[in-house]
Amino acid sequence: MEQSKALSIVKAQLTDKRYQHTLGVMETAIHLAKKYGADEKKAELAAIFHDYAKFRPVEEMKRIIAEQGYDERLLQYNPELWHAPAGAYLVEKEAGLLDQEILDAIRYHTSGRESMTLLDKVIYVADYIEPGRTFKGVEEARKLAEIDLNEALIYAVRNTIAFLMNKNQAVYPDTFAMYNDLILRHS
Ligand code: DGI
Ligand code: FE
Ligand code: FE
Ligand code: FE
Repeated sequence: MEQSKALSIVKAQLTDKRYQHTLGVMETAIHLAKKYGADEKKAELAAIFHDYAKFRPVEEMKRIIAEQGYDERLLQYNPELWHAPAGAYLVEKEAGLLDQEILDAIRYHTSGRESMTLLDKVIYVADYIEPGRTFKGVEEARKLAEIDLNEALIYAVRNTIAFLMNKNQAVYPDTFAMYNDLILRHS
C-alpha cells in the first residue's frame, strides 16, 4: 500500500494530535529500520497503522478481543492495552492489510511480548521516542536508540513497568515477559 493512501485511511480514524504522533512514529520507524536493517516499507506501514483503533469504543474493542481469540486476560488489565490487538484486527478487516509481520507489530506495540521480532522492536521504540514525546527520560531513550536498539527497548519497558507500579497499576504478563527476555538475552 502507498504511503499516501495509508495515511489518508488513518487520518480519518484519529484526532489531529494523534495523527501528528503517527507521522512522528512513521519518520522514526523508517529511520530505525534503515539503521538496524528492518524492512523499511513494513516499518512505515506498521507505524502508520499502529494506533488505528485508538479511538474505537471500549465495548467494540472488548468484543473483538473476546470474539477473535485474543488473550482474554487483556480484559482484566488497563483498557489502554486494547487498541493494539483491536487495531491489528481492524486494520486487516477494514484497510485490507494482510501482512502478518505488520499486523503483529501493531498487535504487540503496547504490551510488547517475549521474543519480539526486529519489526516489533522498531515500532515499539519509535512509538516511545518519536519527536512529539516529551516525558522525562525520553532524551536518554533517543540516545540509546542511536546506539543499541535492545538497550533502548530495555530502557523503555523498564520505565513503563516502573511507571505502572508507581501508580499502583497491574502490569500485563507479556510486558514482564518482554522485559525478562530482553534482560536475559542482552545484558
Ligand atoms: O498509544 P500510545 O499512547 O501511542 O502508546 P502505547 O500504545 O504504547 O500505550 C501506552 C500506554 O499503555 C502507557 O501509558 C502505559 C499503558 N499501559 C497500561 N497497562 C500496561 C501498559 N503498557 C504496558 N506496556 N503494559 C501494561 O500492562
Ligand atoms: Fe498505541
Ligand atoms: Fe508504546
Ligand atoms: Fe502510538
